[in-house]
Amino acid sequence: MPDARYDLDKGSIPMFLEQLGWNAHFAAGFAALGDGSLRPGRVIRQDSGRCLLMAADGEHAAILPRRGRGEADDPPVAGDWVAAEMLPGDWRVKAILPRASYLARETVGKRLAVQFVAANLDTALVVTDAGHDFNPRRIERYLIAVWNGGAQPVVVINKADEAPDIGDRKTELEALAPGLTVLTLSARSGAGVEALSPYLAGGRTVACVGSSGVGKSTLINRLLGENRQETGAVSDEDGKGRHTTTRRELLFLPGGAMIVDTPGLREIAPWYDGQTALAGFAEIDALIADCRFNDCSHGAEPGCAVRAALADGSLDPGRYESWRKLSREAAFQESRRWETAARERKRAERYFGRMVKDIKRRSPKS
Ligand SMILES: Nc1nc2c(ncn2[C@@H]2O[C@H](COP(=O)(O)OP(=O)(O)O)[C@@H](O)[C@H]2O)c(=O)[nH]1
Ligand SMILES: [Mg+2]
Ligand SMILES: [Zn+2]
Repeated sequence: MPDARYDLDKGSIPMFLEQLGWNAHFAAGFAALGDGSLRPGRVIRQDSGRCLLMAADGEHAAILPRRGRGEADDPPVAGDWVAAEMLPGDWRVKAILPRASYLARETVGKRLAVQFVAANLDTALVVTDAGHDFNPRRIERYLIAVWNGGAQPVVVINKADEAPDIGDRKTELEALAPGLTVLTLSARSGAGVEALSPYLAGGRTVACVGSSGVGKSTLINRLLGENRQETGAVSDEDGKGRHTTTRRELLFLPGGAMIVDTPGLREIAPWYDGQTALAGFAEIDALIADCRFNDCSHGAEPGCAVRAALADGSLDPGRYESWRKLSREAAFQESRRWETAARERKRAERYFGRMVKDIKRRSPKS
Protein backbone atom coordinates (compact mmCIF):
# COMPACT_ATOMS: atom_id res chain seq x y z
CA MET A 1 0.00 0.00 0.00
CA PRO A 2 1.42 3.39 -0.88
CA ASP A 3 1.76 5.57 2.15
CA ALA A 4 0.88 9.23 1.66
CA ARG A 5 3.44 10.30 4.20
CA TYR A 6 6.20 8.93 1.99
CA ASP A 7 5.31 10.41 -1.36
CA LEU A 8 8.91 11.47 -1.72
CA ASP A 9 9.35 10.98 -5.47
CA LYS A 10 6.80 13.67 -6.18
CA GLY A 11 9.02 16.17 -4.42
CA SER A 12 6.66 16.72 -1.55
CA ILE A 13 8.33 16.96 1.82
CA PRO A 14 6.20 15.35 4.48
CA MET A 15 5.75 17.69 7.38
CA PHE A 16 7.01 15.26 9.95
CA LEU A 17 10.22 14.46 8.14
CA GLU A 18 10.78 18.15 7.59
CA GLN A 19 10.55 18.65 11.33
CA LEU A 20 13.38 16.14 11.58
CA GLY A 21 15.49 18.23 9.21
CA TRP A 22 14.56 16.48 5.96
CA ASN A 23 14.98 18.70 2.93
CA ALA A 24 15.52 18.62 -0.85
CA HIS A 25 19.15 17.52 -0.42
CA PHE A 26 18.22 14.32 1.40
CA ALA A 27 15.16 13.78 -0.79
CA ALA A 28 17.47 13.78 -3.82
CA GLY A 29 19.82 11.26 -2.20
CA PHE A 30 16.88 9.08 -1.31
CA ALA A 31 15.33 9.34 -4.77
CA ALA A 32 18.67 8.28 -6.32
CA LEU A 33 18.22 4.91 -4.65
CA GLY A 34 15.05 4.42 -6.70
CA ASP A 35 13.45 2.04 -4.26
CA GLY A 36 10.01 3.02 -3.03
CA SER A 37 9.99 0.22 -0.48
CA LEU A 38 12.73 1.85 1.58
CA ARG A 39 11.99 4.42 4.26
CA PRO A 40 14.07 7.38 5.33
CA GLY A 41 15.02 7.64 8.95
CA ARG A 42 17.28 9.86 11.00
CA VAL A 43 19.87 8.27 13.23
CA ILE A 44 19.33 9.16 16.87
CA ARG A 45 22.23 7.10 18.09
CA GLN A 46 24.43 4.29 16.98
CA ASP A 47 25.70 1.37 18.97
CA SER A 48 27.89 -1.34 17.54
CA GLY A 49 26.02 -2.99 14.70
CA ARG A 50 22.72 -1.27 15.43
CA CYS A 51 21.17 2.13 15.53
CA LEU A 52 18.04 3.87 16.64
CA LEU A 53 16.14 5.72 13.93
CA MET A 54 13.42 8.30 13.96
CA ALA A 55 11.18 7.76 10.94
CA ALA A 56 7.89 9.33 9.93
CA ASP A 57 5.98 6.78 12.01
CA GLY A 58 8.21 6.97 15.06
CA GLU A 59 11.28 5.25 16.45
CA HIS A 60 12.73 2.06 15.04
CA ALA A 61 15.72 -0.01 16.03
CA ALA A 62 17.68 -0.86 12.91
CA ILE A 63 20.44 -3.26 12.05
CA LEU A 64 23.44 -1.88 10.21
CA PRO A 65 24.60 -3.71 7.10
CA ARG A 66 27.29 -6.30 7.70
CA ARG A 67 30.45 -5.04 6.14
CA GLY A 68 32.47 -7.34 4.04
CA ARG A 69 36.08 -6.87 3.25
CA GLY A 70 36.86 -3.83 1.17
CA GLU A 71 33.65 -2.08 2.03
CA ALA A 72 33.53 1.31 3.65
CA ASP A 73 33.78 0.86 7.39
CA ASP A 74 31.88 4.02 8.01
CA PRO A 75 28.86 3.44 10.22
CA PRO A 76 26.14 6.07 10.40
CA VAL A 77 26.49 8.59 13.21
CA ALA A 78 23.98 10.69 15.14
CA GLY A 79 22.21 12.99 12.71
CA ASP A 80 22.70 10.84 9.62
CA TRP A 81 19.81 10.20 7.29
CA VAL A 82 19.59 6.62 6.13
CA ALA A 83 17.39 4.60 3.81
CA ALA A 84 16.14 1.54 5.61
CA GLU A 85 14.34 -1.61 4.71
CA MET A 86 11.17 -2.16 6.74
CA LEU A 87 11.31 -5.56 8.31
CA PRO A 88 8.78 -7.03 10.74
CA GLY A 89 11.18 -6.65 13.66
CA ASP A 90 14.13 -4.33 13.48
CA TRP A 91 14.58 -2.40 10.28
CA ARG A 92 17.74 -2.76 8.24
CA VAL A 93 19.84 0.18 7.10
CA LYS A 94 20.55 -0.07 3.37
CA ALA A 95 22.40 3.17 2.75
CA ILE A 96 23.56 6.35 4.42
CA LEU A 97 22.25 9.29 2.40
CA PRO A 98 24.92 11.75 1.29
CA ARG A 99 25.64 14.12 4.16
CA ALA A 100 24.86 17.82 3.89
CA SER A 101 27.51 18.52 6.53
CA TYR A 102 29.40 16.70 9.22
CA LEU A 103 31.71 17.08 12.13
CA ALA A 104 34.76 14.90 11.76
CA ARG A 105 38.19 14.57 13.22
CA GLU A 106 41.31 12.66 12.52
CA THR A 107 41.45 9.54 14.64
CA VAL A 108 44.25 9.02 17.07
CA GLY A 109 45.02 5.43 16.08
CA LYS A 110 47.92 3.98 14.12
CA ARG A 111 45.97 4.22 10.96
CA LEU A 112 45.22 7.60 9.47
CA ALA A 113 41.49 7.77 9.24
CA VAL A 114 38.57 10.03 9.72
CA GLN A 115 36.09 9.65 12.52
CA PHE A 116 32.69 11.19 12.02
CA VAL A 117 31.25 12.60 15.20
CA ALA A 118 27.87 13.84 14.00
CA ALA A 119 26.21 14.47 10.66
CA ASN A 120 23.90 16.95 8.99
CA LEU A 121 24.42 19.80 11.41
CA ASP A 122 23.29 23.32 10.73
CA THR A 123 25.25 24.81 13.58
CA ALA A 124 28.03 23.65 15.86
CA LEU A 125 28.22 25.38 19.20
CA VAL A 126 31.90 25.54 20.07
CA VAL A 127 31.71 25.76 23.85
CA THR A 128 34.47 27.06 26.07
CA ASP A 129 34.72 28.91 29.36
CA ALA A 130 36.55 32.03 30.41
CA GLY A 131 38.75 30.15 32.85
CA HIS A 132 40.99 27.09 32.51
CA ASP A 133 39.75 26.09 29.10
CA PHE A 134 40.15 29.45 27.44
CA ASN A 135 42.56 29.12 24.53
CA PRO A 136 41.92 30.95 21.25
CA ARG A 137 44.30 28.67 19.32
CA ARG A 138 42.30 25.62 20.36
CA ILE A 139 39.01 27.32 19.54
CA GLU A 140 40.43 28.13 16.13
CA ARG A 141 41.04 24.44 15.51
CA TYR A 142 37.46 23.65 16.38
CA LEU A 143 36.33 26.38 14.00
CA ILE A 144 38.39 24.88 11.18
CA ALA A 145 36.94 21.44 11.88
CA VAL A 146 33.41 22.86 11.80
CA TRP A 147 33.96 24.89 8.64
CA ASN A 148 35.61 21.99 6.87
CA GLY A 149 32.57 19.85 7.58
CA GLY A 150 30.23 22.46 6.15
CA ALA A 151 28.44 23.54 9.33
CA GLN A 152 28.28 27.02 10.83
CA PRO A 153 30.20 27.56 14.07
CA VAL A 154 28.94 29.72 16.90
CA VAL A 155 31.30 30.19 19.83
CA VAL A 156 29.81 30.02 23.30
CA ILE A 157 31.75 31.27 26.32
CA ASN A 158 30.00 29.57 29.19
CA LYS A 159 30.16 30.18 32.94
CA ALA A 160 29.70 33.92 32.54
CA ASP A 161 28.51 33.88 36.15
CA GLU A 162 32.09 33.12 37.22
CA ALA A 163 33.91 35.65 35.06
CA PRO A 164 33.28 39.36 35.49
CA ASP A 165 35.67 40.41 32.70
CA ILE A 166 34.20 38.08 30.09
CA GLY A 167 33.81 40.93 27.58
CA ASP A 168 37.55 40.89 26.83
CA ARG A 169 37.42 37.18 26.19
CA LYS A 170 34.52 37.70 23.80
CA THR A 171 36.43 40.39 21.88
CA GLU A 172 39.47 38.16 21.69
CA LEU A 173 37.51 35.28 20.18
CA GLU A 174 35.57 37.54 17.82
CA ALA A 175 38.92 38.50 16.32
CA LEU A 176 39.50 34.89 15.24
CA ALA A 177 37.44 35.32 12.10
CA PRO A 178 35.47 38.09 10.45
CA GLY A 179 31.77 37.82 11.25
CA LEU A 180 32.23 35.11 13.85
CA THR A 181 29.42 35.02 16.40
CA VAL A 182 30.57 34.74 20.00
CA LEU A 183 27.97 34.47 22.75
CA THR A 184 28.53 34.69 26.48
CA LEU A 185 26.12 32.93 28.76
CA SER A 186 25.68 30.90 31.88
CA ALA A 187 24.28 27.43 31.42
CA ARG A 188 23.95 27.22 35.18
CA SER A 189 21.83 30.34 35.73
CA GLY A 190 20.30 30.49 32.26
CA ALA A 191 21.47 34.07 31.71
CA GLY A 192 22.16 34.74 28.03
CA VAL A 193 20.87 31.36 26.86
CA GLU A 194 18.02 32.98 24.90
CA ALA A 195 20.63 34.28 22.41
CA LEU A 196 20.81 30.72 21.09
CA SER A 197 17.21 30.72 19.90
CA PRO A 198 17.97 31.70 16.25
CA TYR A 199 19.95 28.46 15.94
CA LEU A 200 17.31 26.36 17.62
CA ALA A 201 14.30 26.84 15.34
CA GLY A 202 12.19 23.81 14.48
CA GLY A 203 13.92 21.29 12.22
CA ARG A 204 17.39 22.71 12.86
CA THR A 205 20.23 20.52 14.07
CA VAL A 206 23.04 21.67 16.30
CA ALA A 207 25.92 19.96 18.09
CA CYS A 208 27.85 21.00 21.15
CA VAL A 209 31.59 20.56 20.89
CA GLY A 210 34.42 21.62 23.14
CA SER A 211 36.60 20.39 25.97
CA SER A 212 35.30 18.28 28.77
CA GLY A 213 34.07 20.32 31.72
CA VAL A 214 33.09 23.49 29.90
CA GLY A 215 29.40 22.85 30.50
CA LYS A 216 28.08 21.34 27.26
CA SER A 217 25.85 18.86 29.03
CA THR A 218 24.68 21.48 31.52
CA LEU A 219 23.72 23.72 28.60
CA ILE A 220 21.85 20.91 26.87
CA ASN A 221 19.98 20.06 30.07
CA ARG A 222 18.98 23.69 30.35
CA LEU A 223 17.72 23.70 26.76
CA LEU A 224 15.90 20.40 27.32
CA GLY A 225 14.39 21.71 30.53
CA GLU A 226 15.35 18.49 32.30
CA ASN A 227 18.47 16.88 33.71
CA ARG A 228 18.89 14.29 31.05
CA GLN A 229 22.60 14.56 30.29
CA GLU A 230 24.93 13.62 33.08
CA THR A 231 27.22 16.44 34.12
CA GLY A 232 30.42 16.28 36.06
CA ALA A 233 32.34 18.45 38.42
CA VAL A 234 35.65 19.71 37.16
CA SER A 235 37.81 17.33 39.11
CA ASP A 236 41.45 18.06 38.59
CA GLU A 237 43.62 21.11 38.76
CA ASP A 238 44.10 21.84 35.11
CA GLY A 239 40.35 22.11 34.70
CA LYS A 240 39.73 18.88 32.82
CA GLY A 241 36.36 17.53 33.77
CA ARG A 242 35.54 13.87 33.90
CA HIS A 243 34.19 12.45 30.70
CA THR A 244 30.64 11.99 31.77
CA THR A 245 29.12 12.10 28.31
CA THR A 246 30.04 8.92 26.52
CA ARG A 247 27.53 8.50 23.77
CA ARG A 248 26.56 10.80 20.99
CA GLU A 249 22.86 11.08 20.68
CA LEU A 250 20.42 13.27 18.83
CA LEU A 251 18.13 14.86 21.40
CA PHE A 252 14.87 16.64 20.67
CA LEU A 253 14.48 20.08 22.20
CA PRO A 254 11.08 21.43 23.23
CA GLY A 255 11.22 24.12 20.51
CA GLY A 256 11.63 21.57 17.72
CA ALA A 257 15.39 21.66 17.17
CA MET A 258 17.67 18.67 17.58
CA ILE A 259 20.94 18.73 19.46
CA VAL A 260 23.91 16.36 19.75
CA ASP A 261 26.06 16.31 22.86
CA THR A 262 29.61 15.13 22.32
CA PRO A 263 32.15 13.84 24.78
CA GLY A 264 34.86 16.41 25.37
CA LEU A 265 37.48 16.31 22.71
CA ARG A 266 40.22 18.34 24.32
CA GLU A 267 42.19 18.55 21.14
CA ILE A 268 40.63 18.19 17.79
CA ALA A 269 42.70 17.44 14.75
CA PRO A 270 40.54 18.82 11.99
CA TRP A 271 39.97 16.54 9.06
CA TYR A 272 40.86 18.53 5.96
CA ASP A 273 39.25 16.20 3.44
CA GLY A 274 41.63 17.04 0.64
CA GLN A 275 40.78 20.71 0.63
CA THR A 276 43.56 22.96 -0.50
CA ALA A 277 42.20 26.28 0.74
CA LEU A 278 41.60 26.52 4.46
CA ALA A 279 38.05 27.32 5.31
CA GLY A 280 37.52 30.45 7.37
CA PHE A 281 40.35 32.59 6.02
CA ALA A 282 38.49 34.42 3.28
CA GLU A 283 40.41 37.67 3.70
CA ILE A 284 43.72 35.83 3.20
CA ASP A 285 42.37 33.89 0.21
CA ALA A 286 41.41 37.23 -1.34
CA LEU A 287 44.92 38.61 -0.79
CA ILE A 288 46.58 35.53 -2.26
CA ALA A 289 44.48 35.94 -5.37
CA ASP A 290 46.08 39.38 -5.72
CA CYS A 291 49.70 38.17 -5.46
CA ARG A 292 51.50 38.65 -8.74
CA PHE A 293 52.67 35.06 -8.97
CA ASN A 294 50.29 32.13 -8.82
CA ASP A 295 52.66 30.15 -6.66
CA CYS A 296 53.70 33.06 -4.44
CA SER A 297 55.19 31.85 -1.17
CA HIS A 298 54.63 35.30 0.37
CA GLY A 299 58.34 35.47 1.05
CA ALA A 300 60.61 37.66 -1.08
CA GLU A 301 58.62 37.68 -4.31
CA PRO A 302 57.75 41.05 -5.84
CA GLY A 303 54.06 41.97 -5.94
CA CYS A 304 53.06 39.93 -2.89
CA ALA A 305 49.68 41.20 -1.68
CA VAL A 306 49.92 39.32 1.60
CA ARG A 307 53.20 40.99 2.61
CA ALA A 308 51.84 44.35 1.49
CA ALA A 309 48.75 43.87 3.69
CA LEU A 310 50.94 42.89 6.63
CA ALA A 311 53.08 45.98 6.06
CA ASP A 312 50.17 48.42 5.89
CA GLY A 313 48.44 46.81 8.87
CA SER A 314 45.32 45.72 7.01
CA LEU A 315 46.10 42.04 7.68
CA ASP A 316 46.34 40.98 11.31
CA PRO A 317 49.73 39.26 11.87
CA GLY A 318 48.12 36.81 14.33
CA ARG A 319 45.64 35.72 11.67
CA TYR A 320 48.44 35.30 9.17
CA GLU A 321 50.45 33.20 11.64
CA SER A 322 47.45 30.95 12.29
CA TRP A 323 46.82 30.62 8.60
CA ARG A 324 50.45 29.68 7.97
CA LYS A 325 50.53 27.17 10.75
CA LEU A 326 47.26 25.55 9.77
CA SER A 327 48.11 25.47 6.07
CA ARG A 328 51.40 23.78 6.84
CA GLU A 329 49.56 21.29 8.98
CA ALA A 330 46.98 20.68 6.27
CA ALA A 331 49.69 20.24 3.65
CA PHE A 332 51.53 17.85 5.91
CA GLN A 333 48.40 15.82 6.59
CA GLU A 334 47.70 15.78 2.90
CA SER A 335 51.10 14.44 1.98
CA ARG A 336 50.94 11.77 4.66
CA ARG A 337 47.49 10.78 3.88
CA TRP A 338 46.75 11.61 0.35
CA GLU A 339 46.70 8.04 -0.83
CA THR A 340 44.87 6.61 2.13
CA ALA A 341 42.22 9.30 2.02
CA ALA A 342 41.68 8.97 -1.69
CA ARG A 343 41.40 5.22 -1.33
CA GLU A 344 38.94 5.48 1.53
CA ARG A 345 36.83 7.97 -0.32
CA LYS A 346 36.77 5.84 -3.45
CA ARG A 347 35.77 2.90 -1.35
CA ALA A 348 32.92 4.81 0.26
CA GLU A 349 31.74 5.97 -3.16
CA ARG A 350 31.93 2.47 -4.57
CA TYR A 351 30.04 1.21 -1.57
CA PHE A 352 27.23 3.72 -2.06
CA GLY A 353 27.24 3.05 -5.80
CA ARG A 354 27.03 -0.68 -5.18
CA MET A 355 24.16 -0.16 -2.76
CA VAL A 356 22.29 1.84 -5.37
CA LYS A 357 22.87 -0.84 -8.00
CA ASP A 358 21.99 -3.63 -5.66
CA ILE A 359 18.79 -1.97 -4.56
CA LYS A 360 17.81 -1.14 -8.14
CA ARG A 361 18.44 -4.68 -9.30
CA ARG A 362 16.20 -6.17 -6.68
CA SER A 363 13.36 -3.67 -6.76
CA PRO A 364 10.52 -4.43 -9.18
CA LYS A 365 10.53 -2.29 -12.32
CA SER A 366 7.76 0.26 -12.30
N1 LIG B 1 29.68 28.32 37.40
C1 LIG B 1 29.20 27.61 36.40
N2 LIG B 1 29.45 26.29 36.31
C2 LIG B 1 28.95 25.60 35.27
C3 LIG B 1 28.20 26.22 34.26
N3 LIG B 1 27.86 25.28 33.35
C4 LIG B 1 28.38 24.11 33.79
N4 LIG B 1 29.04 24.30 34.96
C5 LIG B 1 29.72 23.26 35.76
O1 LIG B 1 30.84 22.76 35.04
C6 LIG B 1 31.01 21.38 35.30
C7 LIG B 1 31.07 20.60 33.98
O2 LIG B 1 29.81 20.65 33.33
P1 LIG B 1 29.35 19.62 32.23
O3 LIG B 1 28.06 20.10 31.72
O4 LIG B 1 29.42 18.22 32.73
O5 LIG B 1 30.49 19.83 31.15
P2 LIG B 1 30.77 19.02 29.79
O6 LIG B 1 31.88 18.06 30.09
O7 LIG B 1 31.18 20.05 28.81
O8 LIG B 1 29.50 18.32 29.40
C8 LIG B 1 29.84 20.96 36.19
O9 LIG B 1 30.28 20.97 37.50
C9 LIG B 1 28.84 22.06 35.97
O10 LIG B 1 27.97 22.24 37.07
C10 LIG B 1 27.95 27.64 34.37
O11 LIG B 1 27.31 28.28 33.52
N5 LIG B 1 28.49 28.28 35.44
MG1 LIG C 1 29.20 16.33 29.00
ZN1 LIG D 1 52.18 36.46 -1.87
